[in-house]
Amino acid sequence: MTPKSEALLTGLKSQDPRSIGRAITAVENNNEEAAAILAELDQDLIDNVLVLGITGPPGAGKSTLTASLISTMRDQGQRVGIIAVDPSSPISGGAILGDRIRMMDHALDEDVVVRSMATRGRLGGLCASAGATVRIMAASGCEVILIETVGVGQSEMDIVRLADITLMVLAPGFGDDIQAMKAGLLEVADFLVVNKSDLAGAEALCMDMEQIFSAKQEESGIKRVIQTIARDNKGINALYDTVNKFADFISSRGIKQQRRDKALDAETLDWILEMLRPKFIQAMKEATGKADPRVRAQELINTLISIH
Ligand SMILES: Nc1nc2c(ncn2[C@@H]2O[C@H](COP(=O)(O)OP(=O)(O)OP(=O)(O)O)[C@@H](O)[C@H]2O)c(=O)[nH]1
Ligand SMILES: [Mg+2]
Repeated sequence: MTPKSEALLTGLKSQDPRSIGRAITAVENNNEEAAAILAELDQDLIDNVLVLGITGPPGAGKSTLTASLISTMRDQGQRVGIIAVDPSSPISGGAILGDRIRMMDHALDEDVVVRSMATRGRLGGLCASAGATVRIMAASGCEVILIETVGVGQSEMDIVRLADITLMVLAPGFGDDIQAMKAGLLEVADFLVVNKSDLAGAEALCMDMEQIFSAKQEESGIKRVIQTIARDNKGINALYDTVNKFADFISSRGIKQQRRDKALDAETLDWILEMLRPKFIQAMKEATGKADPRVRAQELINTLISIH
């Protein structure tokens, strides 16, 4: 362990915002410091953190809901981490800017740790770096971590799988988006949040969703379709209470552990690919054969890795 990584580790454990930010950047750059820091994080804190995935179509109110949930969590004295996964390019930055403005309410609060990540313009490793960011935030004392993604692309969905509990946010007037997602809703979401319940069509959407979620609801005895008006902070406390009840339910049944185990496998695989990529890029430069790509890939694997 270098003196620099030692200092970062001490800093993040004492909740110093700059050290936390630098540690996450080290992970994103996957340098030596990152490995040293990640090996020394407090596993109990990581085991006990609650990771909530918040997803749904663009404009459903995810960021408004997230900001409102943070207020409730802060009222309860919880330290909160937020990972905002931004599908737009880092250059245009539109969505990030929007999210940042909404986070301004919490900008001066040192017990709210915010990090944005772009999905575009990178060659994978998103699951690995989001997972490592969760760990760093947890090790810095965050008790709850919210991951906000726009639920459209596969990479966003993969990140949601890092969550212990996933909330899908929908709103009236998203008919086409909802039809497109319907098949995957049950698989992905633990909770269906019908936001913008001040708008016409909310009741009908709720009834529709309750039908889809009725079996899940019966299984745990916990309501799975919840109405909110995030813009006015309405329904947020009830949502918070219900999610916490569900968190106890999945912990006591061993479901949280099962989900963590799966996430760990996905992250490990992501790290493996991340670590191998530069080695294979180098090998390709050296072996410029004209073979079919499938054949060439096998040859390179045989050369670089001995699997018997
Ligand atoms: N009527 C009404 N509008 C809301 C409510 N919640 C959020 N909005 C508005 O809906 C718009 C989109 O909200 P966001 O929170 O940015 O939605 P988002 O899902 O984070 O959007 P993206 O990050 O772009 O995918 C904003 O203009 C909000 O003010 C609500 O409960 N009722
Ligand atoms: Mg948003």
